[in-house]
Amino acid sequence: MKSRAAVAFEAGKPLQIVEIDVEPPRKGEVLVRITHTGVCHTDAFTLSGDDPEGVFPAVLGHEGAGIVVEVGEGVTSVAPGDHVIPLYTAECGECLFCTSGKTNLCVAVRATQGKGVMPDGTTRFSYQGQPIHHYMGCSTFSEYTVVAEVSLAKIDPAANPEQVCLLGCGVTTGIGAVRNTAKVQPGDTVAVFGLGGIGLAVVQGARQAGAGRIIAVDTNPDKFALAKVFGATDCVNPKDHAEPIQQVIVGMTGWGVDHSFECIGNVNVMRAALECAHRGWGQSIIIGVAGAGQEISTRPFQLVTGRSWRGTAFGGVKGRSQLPGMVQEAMRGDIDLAPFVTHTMALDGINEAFDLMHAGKSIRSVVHY
Ligand code: NAD
Ligand code: AHE
Ligand code: ZN
Repeated sequence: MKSRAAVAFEAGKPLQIVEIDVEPPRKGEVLVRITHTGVCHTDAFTLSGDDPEGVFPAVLGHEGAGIVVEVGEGVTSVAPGDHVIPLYTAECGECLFCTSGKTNLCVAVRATQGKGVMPDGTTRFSYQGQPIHHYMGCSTFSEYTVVAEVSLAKIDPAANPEQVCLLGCGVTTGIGAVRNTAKVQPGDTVAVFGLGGIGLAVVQGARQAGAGRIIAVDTNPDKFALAKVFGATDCVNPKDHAEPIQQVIVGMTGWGVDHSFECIGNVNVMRAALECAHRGWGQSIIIGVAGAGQEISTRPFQLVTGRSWRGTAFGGVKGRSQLPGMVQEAMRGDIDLAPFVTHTMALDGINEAFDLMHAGKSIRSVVHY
């Protein structure tokens, strides 16, 4: 079938809106009509060419919501008409990781996903006869996409897709990082570095968890108003201070924060986030994604004196079993999604979503088909 799609033909170039060919779903696969997709900084990261797993040409996008159109052989957990959110972190329920009870990092389709192909090693997308790669197992920048059954969360059809698509990545990642990775407790102090879709979701999650002080840090002060809406108690712009930001935060708190979250993808800020964690027990959670070749560093003494460094993917959330419940939370208003959607546009305007992100003017742009 034909599908309108925004294709990344080359790193560093704008997406091109073209009509691609989409093959039917094979065994264990599902054809989904995407109705809405958010644009996450990770899409821009991969488009920039910095992603070691970036392959071109590809259909990017991984923060979508849609409706099942057709299922391949053997698919039993979804049927045509079901409303779904594609998952870049699959949940097969059977692999070593799924059964460990320790992680959401299912490996069922991860190896082929990282190569931009379906689990059988081939692609369902082509343009003028040339193969186009998949992306993160989702490829939500195509109206019709094919994903593995294990990469689909079935959700309440009454949910608002323009908002719950953000549970496909940004909001789930931030809130999940607070709940599942850091396990923030009432009264804890928190510092959040970077107030985009991810960082603001961390702020909202920290508020929900009953954190006492929530210090929101960004070099763009335009982000502070929304951070306060979501529960930030203090907003700090590192540019307003002569000393390093970790010293500023230690100065504000006495011994540092119980939990810090890096939501930017900047290895220097990752160091600052670790070093503003409380002596003896503070932990720093890396959420941001850094480019190929970049490495983190700190004095080992920072860890010797009780700080710990951790990371999280998709907020530790198991998508098929836990995401439907988060959709319900959003429908009840317990997770507030509306303020994240600062811009909406049709597929033709998707490059503007990237421009707005780079200019620091959007939190999330949501593209509709
Ligand atoms: P975004 O571009 O919307 O937000 C980033 C924010 O960081 C902006 O507000 C920007 O002003 C701020 N910033 C930039 N440099 C800064 C600095 N030096 N100090 C303080 N603030 C600074 O991005 P996003 O969509 O929120 O994504 C954030 C990061 O999280 C990206 O690296 C993305 O790839 C990553 N991510 C990771 C996961 C995961 O599962 N681990 C999931 C989603 C996104
Ligand atoms: N492909 C990159 C890493 C990119 C990365 O870390 N992705 C995050 C999700 S970002 C969503 O916006 C993630 O979940 N990673 C775990 C995984 O299994 O992909 C690289 O460095 O190769
Ligand atoms: Zn993302």
